[in-house]
Amino acid sequence: MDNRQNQVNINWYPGHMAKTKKEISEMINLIDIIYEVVDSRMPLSSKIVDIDELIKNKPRIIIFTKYDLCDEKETDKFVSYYESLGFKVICCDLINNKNVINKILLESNAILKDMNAKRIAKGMKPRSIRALVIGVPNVGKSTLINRLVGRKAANIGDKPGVTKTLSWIRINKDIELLDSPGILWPKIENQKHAYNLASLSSIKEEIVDNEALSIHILKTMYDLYPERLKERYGIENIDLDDIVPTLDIIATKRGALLKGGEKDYDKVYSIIIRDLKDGLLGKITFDRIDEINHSSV
Ligand SMILES: Nc1nc2c(ncn2[C@@H]2O[C@H](COP(=O)(O)OP(=O)(O)O)[C@@H](O)[C@H]2O)c(=O)[nH]1
Ligand SMILES: [Mg+2]
Repeated sequence: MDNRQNQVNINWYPGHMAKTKKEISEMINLIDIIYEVVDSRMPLSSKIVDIDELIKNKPRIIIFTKYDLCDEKETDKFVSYYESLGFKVICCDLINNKNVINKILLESNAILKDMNAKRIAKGMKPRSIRALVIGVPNVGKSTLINRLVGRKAANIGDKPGVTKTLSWIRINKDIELLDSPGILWPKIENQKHAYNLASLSSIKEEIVDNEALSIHILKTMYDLYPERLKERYGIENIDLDDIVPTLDIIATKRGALLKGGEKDYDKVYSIIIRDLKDGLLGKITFDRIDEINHSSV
């Protein structure tokens, strides 16, 4: 077993995405406000890299979902950063926090007022605002739509792009929402971001194997939250050039053994991946704000 992480190159941009992007940019003129959904545990890795170019200057609210699962101290640095650029940012636990929808509607109303003031100044009638939810897979778009709509909205598909026949759901007298989200896959130039996405979303299987993924998780945890590895697995140090002893510790501790006492590494990989996903490694944020200086966000 070797360190394959550096050898497995994730190329994560399905061919149909160029078409999807075109579809979204064509219908963007119908939209007054964008709800851009980002995962609080990876505000950079889960962000659509070229969203500015795609949606131009449309009013946008950035919604940081899964805030309940993140390391608030680190994620808040991203919130401040985007606020400093003039964006509205709302952090939320979409599963448990009932208040978040009111917050989103309140911010949307401010944008609506602005829009209608301009329309009236031009001699046009005021009208309701049209909203689109957009984001990469698994960040919580469907959950957000369901929460906004207040029931399980029909036909919320996970197909990329937007449906051909646009169908609007009225949320209140002022706001209509497109019933399916704009789904964009990240065009990932940064392999670390690719691995973060694979670690924290459910779309990893076809992209990268469990070995590479769990090694990424161990290395990242060791770098950012070493004390959690100690708490959970009793691991004090990791030799980054030889991860096998670390895997052996986990195998022994968690009884991942084959008949005859051989270590069951496949089981170890599954344990690591599941522990992270189930929050057993604590609240984590895998991106760091200082990366922004080195990337084109
Ligand atoms: N803990 C937590 N889970 C969330 C939150 N938002 C969404 N999820 C979960 O994340 C997963 C993906 O959500 P989904 O809405 O299907 O994402 P989509 O692919 O962007 O439509 C689901 O299991 C949701 O229950 C949140 O704020 N907190
Ligand atoms: Mg969905």
